[in-house]
Amino acid sequence: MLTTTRPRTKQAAQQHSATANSNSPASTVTIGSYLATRLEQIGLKHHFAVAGDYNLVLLDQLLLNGNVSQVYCCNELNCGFAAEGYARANGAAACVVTYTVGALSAFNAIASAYAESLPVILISGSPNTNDLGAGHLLHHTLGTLNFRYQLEMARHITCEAVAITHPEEAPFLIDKAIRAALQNRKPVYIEIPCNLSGALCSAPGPRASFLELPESDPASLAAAVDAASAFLRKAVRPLLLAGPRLRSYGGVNAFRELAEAVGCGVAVMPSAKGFFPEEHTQFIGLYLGSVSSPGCSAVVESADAVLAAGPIFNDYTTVGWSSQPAVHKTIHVDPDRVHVAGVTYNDVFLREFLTALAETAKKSPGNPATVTQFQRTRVEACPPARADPDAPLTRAEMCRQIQGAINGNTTLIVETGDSWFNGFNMALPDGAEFEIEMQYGHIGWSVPATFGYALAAPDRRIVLMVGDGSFQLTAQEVCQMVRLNLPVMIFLVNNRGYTIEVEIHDGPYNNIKNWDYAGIMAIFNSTDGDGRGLRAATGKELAGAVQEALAHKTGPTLIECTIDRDDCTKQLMEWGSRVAAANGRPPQRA
Ligand code: DPX
Ligand code: MG
Repeated sequence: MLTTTRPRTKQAAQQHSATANSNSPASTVTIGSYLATRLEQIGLKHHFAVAGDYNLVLLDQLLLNGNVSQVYCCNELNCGFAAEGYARANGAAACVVTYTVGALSAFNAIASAYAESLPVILISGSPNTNDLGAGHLLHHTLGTLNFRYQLEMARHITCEAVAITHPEEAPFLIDKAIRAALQNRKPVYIEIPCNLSGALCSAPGPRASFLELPESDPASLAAAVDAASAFLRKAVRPLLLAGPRLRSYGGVNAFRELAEAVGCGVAVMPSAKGFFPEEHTQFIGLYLGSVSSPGCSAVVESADAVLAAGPIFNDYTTVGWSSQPAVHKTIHVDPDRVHVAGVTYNDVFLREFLTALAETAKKSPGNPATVTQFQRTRVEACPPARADPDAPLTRAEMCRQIQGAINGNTTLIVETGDSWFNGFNMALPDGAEFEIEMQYGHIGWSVPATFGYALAAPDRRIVLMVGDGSFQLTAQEVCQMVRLNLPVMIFLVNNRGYTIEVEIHDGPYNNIKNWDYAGIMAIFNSTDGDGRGLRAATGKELAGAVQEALAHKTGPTLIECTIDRDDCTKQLMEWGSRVAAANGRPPQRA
């Protein structure tokens, strides 16, 4: 049975009827080709895949579309993360896996895309429709007659999960899922039986765009803007705080306009680093409670009105619940609602709200009190001193040299671990970007995500900082960077263990087996690759390796930086002890 949903926007309504009416019955394509066209129409130039017999015909069909290249990964977890990284640079992504053995691995990365608000389309091949209900046991399944579990599991980690069971319904279900992903900025799941990928369905109608976001309720939007602008106007020390959801929900430009209209200080949350230019005169730093960048937390915490745009206040970002702006001082802008000092305005979408508030703010004089306050109290950061080139490499010297490799065309990607804090301390020149997966925090995310990101942004200089422990989860995907000649720079921080966990709670489980990380590149190169693996145990060795990496354009360069196990940032030490205290709270009595 076909179901219909009411399109939530005018443009979607037009598209809905265009798709429904423009196909003549004679105009048919395969389901796989339909899907390929839609992926192309939403701006994908690549999709990621791992082959399996339930998806082989689908992969053949997708290959027929020469405008969307098929890119292979070593396993489905990496495939999902590669798509997650691609979506960061490209706005959306897709990955194709086989039933259960593949999809269940991909689910972890899809959950990451959910947590990080990234529209990743997970497509899974599935059993032949003739086997459903026929009492047949099938390979790659639980060995039961239940073939719905994967769809049901997918519902928990996506905003829309559809299973095609008949060719006629394929266009509707594919469009429904893709539209949901793009409008909600969340992953979706599409299941296609192995005998349907090549079956015929209606040809895709013309599609100007799936991309428009839903429209706010006009009365609610106006009320929210009135309340927020009155709140900001009466503030003595207003401040803006950029949050991680700002980019996913299209608010980065509107946020900057609002900031310039209000004229106040602007701080960024860790996962929003780069969403407001660090060289801007109103920029006051990265806010992370007691481990904020110098001079920032005093200004944020003494502000009497904080507009937090797309924030995520969790145990990590509040430093173990020790720092969260008080509700009565806060305008909290969620993707689909706004709270002004605790009063909620529903159906108000982030980008529209920030745009409308900026227009209103332009009519009043600005209030630079928090910029002035920051400038008065700021301590000019002195550039870190160059270490003795022959001394054992330290974290500080490693960061000083990585900073030198960052220009306005760089994307710095930082893995969970002390790389987070090293990354927070880096200065981003105008144009530089920063990627982090701090809500989900899956170690190993960064290697495949960097691979995906690099494919989507071939003209950028991609610099990855990843710890040894994280690298061990997903190291294989470096071979795909070798395969596709991607000149990614990987700084592999070998501190012989899970140092972030050491700072939270130490034990033997934080020690890991050492690897020859630089040596691994020779294995990935085999006979035809051009990756470089270099070792740096001193500042001089690192300087030489960085020069070689910058010049090397035909493959990745992995620089294994050996530092002491306890050589970590002071921010990690303080943050770790506060998170440990939050983790260790005893159960409350009723
Ligand atoms: C764990 C973390 O070596 O970085 O700088 O040494 O900490 P540092 P490494 O990459 O180690 C990472 C390690 C084990 N977290 O310190 S942050 C727990 C964890 C996680 N994700 C998954 N498993 C365990 N975050 C998938
Ligand atoms: Mg480590």
